[in-house]
Amino acid sequence: MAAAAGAFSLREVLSAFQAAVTERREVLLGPYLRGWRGLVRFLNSLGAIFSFISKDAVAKIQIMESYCGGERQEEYRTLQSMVAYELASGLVDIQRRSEHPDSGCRTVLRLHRALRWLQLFLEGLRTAQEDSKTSTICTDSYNASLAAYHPWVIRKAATVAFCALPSRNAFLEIMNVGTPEEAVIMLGDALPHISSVYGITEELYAQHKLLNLP
Ligand code: 1PZ
Repeated sequence: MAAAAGAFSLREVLSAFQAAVTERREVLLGPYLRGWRGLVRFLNSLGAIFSFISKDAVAKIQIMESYCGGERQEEYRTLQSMVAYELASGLVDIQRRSEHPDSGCRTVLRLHRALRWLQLFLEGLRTAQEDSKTSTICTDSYNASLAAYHPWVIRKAATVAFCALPSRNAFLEIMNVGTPEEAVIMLGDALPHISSVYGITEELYAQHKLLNLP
């Protein structure tokens, strides 16, 4: 079990986000959700203290997977087709959650905001001094992104959990990419793809005024 958990590398997980962007700058939901599944697996390997975070992420991934495997799956091939379909069919609650509390649009928005945290966190990890604390990098990234959308209790619980993160070098090693130096190089290669997914999504959501969906 431990060997199986250790066998996967964050390199493959992050490359799913590369595979998610098409030549026409569409975001494919299949690879996008595969990337998220991998991130959750990695998060779970960090310990039970993070399970309240991974549970919420899994619930959201599952909602999206059921759309992607459901009756209207062709509408959920890309983020662009999903937004067009849900908006045209009146499937998105704009003011408050009521008729359609779990629209694809609002669910992806939560993952999208978390992707901003991931981008900041990995960039912080990549560029930090060797002796930096992962918990500090994580807290700073969180405060600069996701925290704005979370109530006090969640911010508190998250900040407490971050203290359980291992040192920067140990963290780079459990990513299973090789030495910390190799992990830093991999992050430099992978981050532009995450930024690209983030940027395309942000633009799409801004265009359709979806950035504040309840
Ligand atoms: C390596 C350390 C991991 C730190 C992860 C940083 C993110 C902390 C997020 C804590 C939130 C957990 C509880 C759930 C909150 C939900 O209320 C919100 C809003 O959803 P709604 O209530 O509107 O349905 N959910 C989110 O903001 C999505 C959070 C997903 C976090 C995924 C983290 C993936 C980590 C990968 C690690 C490499």
